Amino acid sequence: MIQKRALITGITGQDGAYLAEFLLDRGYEVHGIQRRASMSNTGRLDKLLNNIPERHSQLTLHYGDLTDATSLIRLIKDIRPGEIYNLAAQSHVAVSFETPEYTADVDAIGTLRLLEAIRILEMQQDTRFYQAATSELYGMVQETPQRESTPFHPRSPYAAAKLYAYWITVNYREAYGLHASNGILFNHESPLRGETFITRKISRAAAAISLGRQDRLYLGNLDAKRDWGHAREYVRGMWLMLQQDRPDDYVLATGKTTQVRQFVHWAFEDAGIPLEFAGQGLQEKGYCRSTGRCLVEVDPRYFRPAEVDLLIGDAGKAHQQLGWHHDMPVRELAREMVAADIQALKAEPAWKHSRERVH
Ligand code: NDP
Ligand code: GDR
Repeated sequence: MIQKRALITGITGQDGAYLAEFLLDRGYEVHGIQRRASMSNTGRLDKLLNNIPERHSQLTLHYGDLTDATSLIRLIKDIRPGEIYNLAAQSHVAVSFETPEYTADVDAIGTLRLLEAIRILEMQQDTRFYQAATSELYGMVQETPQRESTPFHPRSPYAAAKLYAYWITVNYREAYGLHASNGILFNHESPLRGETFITRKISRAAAAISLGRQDRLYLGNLDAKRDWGHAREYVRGMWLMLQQDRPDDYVLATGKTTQVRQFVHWAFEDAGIPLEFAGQGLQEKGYCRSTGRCLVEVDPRYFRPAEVDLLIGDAGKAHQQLGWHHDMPVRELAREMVAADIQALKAEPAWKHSRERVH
């Protein structure tokens, strides 16, 4: 049997780490593009690959960058992957308001650079392409639940860049016959989630406060609602899209939505420090304990210039055509994340827990 070969951009991120593990478990030779950083950025891969040396031999990391077309062409030419998963992105919505041009360069034009590399190398018939599209494309609520046919209305530079990436992927499918699919994924989280995204910011703070390592958690809009699933289950959906005879676009979501403030309550409950509302003006006063000590406060610094209020996805097409399903309820996800953060923080020296600004 010929060994399958995949290239993952963004392999050092949350999804990249889970996808690498998933593909290695299926016997793939996995290649990943890593950015140069002043400190190691492969921690998520170490965690997943440690103690299984056979996996290391099937995994190769290459330096490259989505802003550097020459590196992408060279790597695709040398590796000749049968599957390319484009997960690399400046993926933080709030940060995209501060770095809109860079976000567009990586998330929009970076996708074009990859597609063009495939075309220049005449590999349209030899490789399949997955694009990490996002529920942020829906932005302003037009219908719920959101599905493949729901109109897009991006609400951030990030979403606008991803909108270009979505359509250029569709275009290369239609124009050049490339097997290219968009996965319109709703939020998915895990203990490997970046520390500045809301679920992880909350789980890490709840853990740190319960261990006496942090005093307070500052958050922005507590009213936003998200459809949160587990990242491990979503990377299987990416792979399934590339195993189909025909390329297409699919929503992956749980079909349930949860308010940010609810996640806060669950996380602090799981950390053993349950919270109570501080009177009527919840947004203003935040959350306190019955002792009167307030642990969670709203800081307007974390409000976004434009917000996505409500996301709830309908993954009916993926269920029917891909056989994809999700199992982990969001309540259990919160529990897993808090438990993992408590364990990680206990193993970490107290001085390492910084109080720097986290989005
Ligand atoms: P992360 O932010 O955890 O990972 C992003 C990855 O992209 C990292 O490996 C990062 O490298 C890499 N990267 C960033 N900029 C560049 C660049 N210029 N060149 C090469 N690599 C770069 O994101 P997730 O794993 O959560 O998400 C994966 C993808 O899916 C992203 O495209 C995201 O926008 C999209 N998405 C995510 C959803 C979610 O809920 N997680 C939902 C829908 C879509 P480094 O480690 O060095 O920073
Ligand atoms: P999102 O995720 O913007 O949906 O994008 P994030 O976790 O950053 O925000 C979710 C919601 O929580 C509100 N919020 C805060 N968010 C952060 N990060 N920090 C805060 O302090 C805070 N307070 C309130 C936000 O306003 C928002 O409403 C994620 C990313 O992974 C994208 O790459 C991906 O495309 C989408 O999910 C689907």
